[in-house]
Amino acid sequence: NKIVELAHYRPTDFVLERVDLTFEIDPTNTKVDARLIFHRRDGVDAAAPLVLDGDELTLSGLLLDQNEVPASQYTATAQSLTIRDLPESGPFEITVTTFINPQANSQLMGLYRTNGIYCTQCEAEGFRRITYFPDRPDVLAPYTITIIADKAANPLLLSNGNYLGGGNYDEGRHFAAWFDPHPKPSYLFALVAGDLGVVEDSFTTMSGRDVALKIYVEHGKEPRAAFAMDALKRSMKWDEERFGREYDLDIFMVVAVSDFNMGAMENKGLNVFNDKYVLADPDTATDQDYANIEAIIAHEYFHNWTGNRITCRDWFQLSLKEGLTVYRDHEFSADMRSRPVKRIAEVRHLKSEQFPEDAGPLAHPVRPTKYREINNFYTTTIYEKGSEVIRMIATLLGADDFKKGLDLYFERHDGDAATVEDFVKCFEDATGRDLSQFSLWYHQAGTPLVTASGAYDATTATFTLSLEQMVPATPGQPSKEPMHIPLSFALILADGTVATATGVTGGEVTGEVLHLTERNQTFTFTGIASRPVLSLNRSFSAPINLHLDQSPDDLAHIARHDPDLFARWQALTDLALPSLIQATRDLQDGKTVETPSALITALIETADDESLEPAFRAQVLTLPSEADIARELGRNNDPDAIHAGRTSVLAAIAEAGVSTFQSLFQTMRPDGAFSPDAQDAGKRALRNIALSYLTYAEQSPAPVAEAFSDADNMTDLLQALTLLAHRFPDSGETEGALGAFLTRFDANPLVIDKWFAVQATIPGAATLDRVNALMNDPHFTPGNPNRVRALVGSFAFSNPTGFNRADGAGYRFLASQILQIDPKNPQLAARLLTSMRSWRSLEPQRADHARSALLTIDRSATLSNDVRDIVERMLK
Ligand code: HT7
Ligand code: ZN
Repeated sequence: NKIVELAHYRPTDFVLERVDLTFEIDPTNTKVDARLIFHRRDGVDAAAPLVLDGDELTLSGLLLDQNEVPASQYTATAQSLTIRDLPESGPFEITVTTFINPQANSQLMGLYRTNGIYCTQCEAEGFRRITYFPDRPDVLAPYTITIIADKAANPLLLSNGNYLGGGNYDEGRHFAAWFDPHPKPSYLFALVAGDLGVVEDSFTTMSGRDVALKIYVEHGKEPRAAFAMDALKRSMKWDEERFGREYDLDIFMVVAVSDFNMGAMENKGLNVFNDKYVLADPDTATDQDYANIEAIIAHEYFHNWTGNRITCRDWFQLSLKEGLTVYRDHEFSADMRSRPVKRIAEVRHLKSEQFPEDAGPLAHPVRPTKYREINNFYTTTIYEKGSEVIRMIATLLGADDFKKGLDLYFERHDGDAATVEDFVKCFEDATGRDLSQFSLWYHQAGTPLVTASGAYDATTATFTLSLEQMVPATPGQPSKEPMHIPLSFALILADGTVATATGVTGGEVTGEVLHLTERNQTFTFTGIASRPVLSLNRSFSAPINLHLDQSPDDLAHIARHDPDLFARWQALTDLALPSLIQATRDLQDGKTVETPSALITALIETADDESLEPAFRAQVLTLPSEADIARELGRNNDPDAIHAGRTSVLAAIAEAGVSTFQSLFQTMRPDGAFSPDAQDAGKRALRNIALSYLTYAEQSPAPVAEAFSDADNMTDLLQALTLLAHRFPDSGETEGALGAFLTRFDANPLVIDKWFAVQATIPGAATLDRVNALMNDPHFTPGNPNRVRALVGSFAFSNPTGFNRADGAGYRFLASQILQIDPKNPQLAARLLTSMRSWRSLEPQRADHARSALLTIDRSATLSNDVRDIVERMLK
């Protein structure tokens, strides 16, 4: 398979004017008639043929303006259809007939069948598995869709746009027709047919139009879609109020299916969702599930403007829609919940997922210039770093100018297939600011390292801040230019107030943001009456690694006084990380671990501080993860030592804070009936982290087993189950709880996924045997991506000691899974394989085992393009 390069982009030779598709639905032999009206683009050579994309297709019929095309005029392969001698000018109509087999489609791309429901997934290149087509995002057209199917089996026939009508057909069949007036690329096409229950509501837009809202789920599950519906209505309202974006069809539909490769898909007017991100009730969904549903419903809805109305010119521009839409869903969740707590969660996620990607063999720019398999570019760099880049534009320009730029983007590019350059230009044109250096964030991969040091001079009342930036080398990019890094900062005085400088030299400072633009830069602040403590990169204004040597006292000062709660959390994290690293090293050297009392005091003080919201206190008490410690160590990592070191620090905090944790566990409960709102979720989070510390202080499963029995919602139940399994894996209490959980939720696969994940993440070498045994459990259905992610994915991504067993058996297990999954679902296999992206930072023995496992995969002659691409980049 060849490499696709941005530099080779050129528009199509033929312009697509209209698409008419007719589907005759059949489980194994669905007929697709595609009537496509084209004209030759001005200036294109009259001899140029029309080349359409295909994937595993067989051509069954081809008409040109309703006449059969002679075999000499076209060439059809499984991958393409080339038609020659087409009219030089004026429109012509091509009718292509294909037959496809939805039942056999285990890749879950194109049209497939899941639990009796027919559905499509076309992004990025799935449409070409349905019919021959110019399957690229810059080919936009209005679509008319007719679906014909057996009425009893498929009472529901859905597609994009507005419903035109329907009726009965021959032999017990019926039909429905849909028209989408908004020109769209093929990746936004969707079709759903089957028998589903529905939850209905409506929304009146800001200009007074009524929109019918429908969420389709399996029969009997309708009550579990109520929260998703509520989230949808809040998203629609928020997008009008915050960004002035109104919905544009008469109907908006969401369909939940159980076999799905990712979270959800933003098809125009007909979003298709992994049912995990739709279904929720207190008995089966955790607070995290509720938050995910809210965020993903919002994300897909927001794509209607950022992705659908304005789409991408080519797949190199993927972050144009994904980064911007993540930014929008982050802002939505921040407005719905607690802004600082949301920001902490985002930064935790960014550091644990995107930073390792950017530091490893899969690193790539937010706007890449080449790819071998586009499915492998739906990465955390495209999504999360892409969102951070947009957040930086907002920080750099300020709220008003950011809004002007975004308004211009919506106005100027509505209906376009645009580029990242078009997007940035809107901010330049709206504000007059030159963003050329800033644009390096799109083009240079790697997390910049900023080294900072501050010095106070009492005699001149000045504070000097010296900064140095370095962007590490990444694959294909050995050297980098200095970036424009917006750093939010504060100088916090001894009394806790923020100093106001009388002047600044050395570079641009706008409000609370200083602009680092040189490799080395020194800012001098004058009129600072006493020694301040520097709080830098507040709110994580730039996605960088910051090295700033600060004393524990200074960090504790920020943790106590910074008005920015995020900065307080960051300071406490910076206080904790060196202790966790030291603990790892001490244990490796056979020494006993001494946890500094400054850290213990700061954490317990925060836990006790009732002026702080419970969710924030819970975040502070959640120490950096084992993966965070490994990242900070950087190389020669021994996951067992990291785990043991972290455990001893947790135990020291637990012993010192036992009374605090007991009292939080006993008193920190929401009042009244269950609510998934952020306040109540925060209380549950604080109570549950307190319970987790108690397992280190008390060393007995009994209190946790009691919490398991007492739990009246899934958050508390799952936390108790996790603590039992992870802290007391061999106890009778754990066995009893796992058994009770399975019996109670036997019929609910999404909850059984939690049961798989809890067990797959039990720390230690023994877990691999358990995972192997669970693969034979009747609840484990290997064709379902959620099941595979819950068991195999949780083990590989979230069990550092189990997966990275010193004997390499974890890697060999994963390699064998990849080789089994790949022929059926390459996208899923490739994604699982990225769990090994940091293999080079392991200690030599483990790294050798990891390399061998990767080579085993690499040696397979039949790898998909997806897995081939990942394994080769990982071994390079
Ligand atoms: N735009 C979508 C990304 C996507 C996807 C979703 C489901 C299955 C396959 C997929 N390929 C790409 C989802 C989103 O980011 O909103
Ligand atoms: Zn998206």
